[in-house]
Amino acid sequence: MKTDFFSGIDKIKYEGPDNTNPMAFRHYNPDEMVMGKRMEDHLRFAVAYWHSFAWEGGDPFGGRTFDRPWYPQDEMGNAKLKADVAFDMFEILGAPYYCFHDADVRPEGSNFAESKRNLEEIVGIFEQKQAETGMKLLWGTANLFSHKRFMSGASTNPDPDVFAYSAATIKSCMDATHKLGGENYVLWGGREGYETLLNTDLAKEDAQMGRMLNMVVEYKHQIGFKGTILVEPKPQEPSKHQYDYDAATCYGFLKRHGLENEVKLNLEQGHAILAGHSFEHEIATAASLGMLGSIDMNRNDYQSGWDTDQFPNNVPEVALAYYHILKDGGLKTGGTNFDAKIRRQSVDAEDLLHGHIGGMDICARGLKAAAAMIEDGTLDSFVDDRYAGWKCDEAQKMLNGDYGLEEISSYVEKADVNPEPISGRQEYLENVINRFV
Ligand code: XLS
Ligand code: NI
Ligand code: NI
Repeated sequence: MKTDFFSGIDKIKYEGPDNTNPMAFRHYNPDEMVMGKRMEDHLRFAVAYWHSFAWEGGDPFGGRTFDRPWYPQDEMGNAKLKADVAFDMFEILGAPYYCFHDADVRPEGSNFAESKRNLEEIVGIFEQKQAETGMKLLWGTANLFSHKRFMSGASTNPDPDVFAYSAATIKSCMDATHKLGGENYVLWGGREGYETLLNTDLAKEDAQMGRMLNMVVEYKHQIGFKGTILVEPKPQEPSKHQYDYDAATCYGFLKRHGLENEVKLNLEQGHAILAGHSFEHEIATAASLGMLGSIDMNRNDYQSGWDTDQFPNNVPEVALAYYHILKDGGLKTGGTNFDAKIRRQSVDAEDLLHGHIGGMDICARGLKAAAAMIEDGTLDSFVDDRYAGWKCDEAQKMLNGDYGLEEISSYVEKADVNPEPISGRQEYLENVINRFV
């Protein structure tokens, strides 16, 4: 431990489900085997630098509520102190990953070159800290949304200078991620969207965004970055209409620009809710398209209509998310990033730990429940049986092109096809789920 920010708090340990120690795990037991793999290797937890260390507790009605020794965040000395505290927390939690934007970790310079130098200096420090602690980088990303230069978009900006500035910023963040051995690189389309069509050319903006992502993929291969490029869907906020609306929309965009084999998706619980979906819908959609990359774990308020980024606290929801992840073969280069922040009234250092400890425990419970659902097999075999009719000869001919509408029509008449409704058994299946959560 290098700072006294979390003074008196040791590394969080697993103490079993019956313990009442708030600074211990009750379910997250890194070495426990789940479906033949260590729990830590399934979940691949990451701490999000921005929410825990860069966000100051403000909301649209009031400024910062937190007092942290690394404020103000506009100078290098404080950025280094912030890094010390961040790595202290990663170690206390046994993370084992973290994620960051450039703007979370370094002060903004007076121009691009100075911002880049600041980032490079911090990356050097991160490199050393990773070697000392064994912590790893799940992904890096560029903040192309906070500064006012990005107010009308980054790659989708009507001003080519902003496109250029964004490209240069992405390059610096990809370099940083590569240097730190990051396992993925994320692009969330912060302000890639629009407020009003009165000032917006949709076709131009789509072409610009496609070009940027193609350059990212080209550069990845140029520098030999082995990680996965991930796009993160979100339907609205900050702009009214975000182009990367949801998993299906992103897939259409990637196909249109020839990128569907180069890029995967980073799916976030709160963004799924904002899009009017469930988290498992987004995960299952991505998995069915071969696009599942990584997850941003949090929970969204179901009434608010904006992105509340709370820590997860609902085992059945999390269990269904991991159920679809496990069925897809688990997280590969991806992980479970807590894109979650404590509430602005939670002003103490220990609140940061309560948020993460609880989130890690909820995910562990969800993972175990999901594994039990798979091992039990009831759900899987129900779905298999439900589609079993497709195995027959006539059904296969309809699918593989042997039959067109004409052949099908005469088959229906000849065989007097007359389907009767078959129960979907939803209530029964929900009862099955409740055996595990
Ligand atoms: C914002 C996004 C952001 C990305 C990284 O809503 O979730 O935090 O994960 O830029
Ligand atoms: Ni988000
Ligand atoms: Ni996110």
